[in-house]
Amino acid sequence: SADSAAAAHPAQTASPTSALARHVAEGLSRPQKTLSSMYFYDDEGSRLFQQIMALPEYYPTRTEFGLLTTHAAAIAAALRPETAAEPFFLLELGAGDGLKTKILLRELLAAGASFTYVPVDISTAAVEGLAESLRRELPELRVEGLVAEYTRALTLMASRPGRKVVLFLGSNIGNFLPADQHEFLRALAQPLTPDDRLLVGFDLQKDPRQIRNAYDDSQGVTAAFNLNLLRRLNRELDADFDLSRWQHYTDYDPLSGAVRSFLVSTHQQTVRVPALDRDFDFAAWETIHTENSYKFTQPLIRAAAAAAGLDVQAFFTDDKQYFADVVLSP
Ligand code: AVJ
Repeated sequence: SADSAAAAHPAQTASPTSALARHVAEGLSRPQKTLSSMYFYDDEGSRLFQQIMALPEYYPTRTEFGLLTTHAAAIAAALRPETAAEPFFLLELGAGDGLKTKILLRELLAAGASFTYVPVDISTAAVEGLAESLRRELPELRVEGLVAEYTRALTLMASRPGRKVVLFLGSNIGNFLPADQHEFLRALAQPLTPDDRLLVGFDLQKDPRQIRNAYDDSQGVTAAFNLNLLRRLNRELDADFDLSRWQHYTDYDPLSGAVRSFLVSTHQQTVRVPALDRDFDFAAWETIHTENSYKFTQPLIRAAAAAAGLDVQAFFTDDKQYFADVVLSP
């Protein structure tokens, strides 16, 4: 009966531990405390990221938007099947507000391509919001939102007949450690066939000061975005992080190509997390590592593609060589 099941698993039944809670328990127990940037994007975090994309210092979004606009026809041609009439699925992993994608969608529609756009996200609200805005703006577009994890979405779609074109824009791949970048690309490609295509965005290495400033803007929006992770733990896990005792810190290391972001405890302090029934101690100036944003070179991109067993079909960049959108095939 339900009662005996509850008796057998009293803790789970009384208060199921969320993925976030489990992540915090694990990440804050390590010698170098760490929390995943995956958890930045609650409603407030998504709102702050929208603000980041509009900052003068945050060049990636604006640059990728420009390069997609400049090369829209060539990119659409590189993604389309040889036979223009053959219908295909255009999957997008983590579409956000779709502002950049709309350039490609308009281009493909104008070229008479027959396709279904499938925005994929783990947030139902994100998928529904985008599908809704597209139905208004591009009523002729077929949209089928999919709420799922990225690799699961590709496996699901693999069973449907028709070519697949997969978009992973915005240099989101930079959040993975180098070893995980090609593992992720390999996992994406695994259910695909040789006629399918991937379009992946990579932020390129450039003036180190410019990169650092993009992650430490003068208005403090990026700081608020990073600190929101602690606010989220206060909201969702009832934790008692005192935000006045934490700082945003970020650095760019041109050797590794990594921007690394941290939350710095400015005092010795103890934080209580009631959802875990645990306390966490922080020494003065101890850090929580919260994000990696790797920056690439053309050789690094080619090496990552090769390590994932993918061919580079086409390489598009802006005139300042700030950003690249790369067409890959299995
Ligand atoms: C959404 C992962 C591409 O790393 O540039 C922006 C997130 N973090 N400012 C990035 C982010 C701080 C962003 N990505």
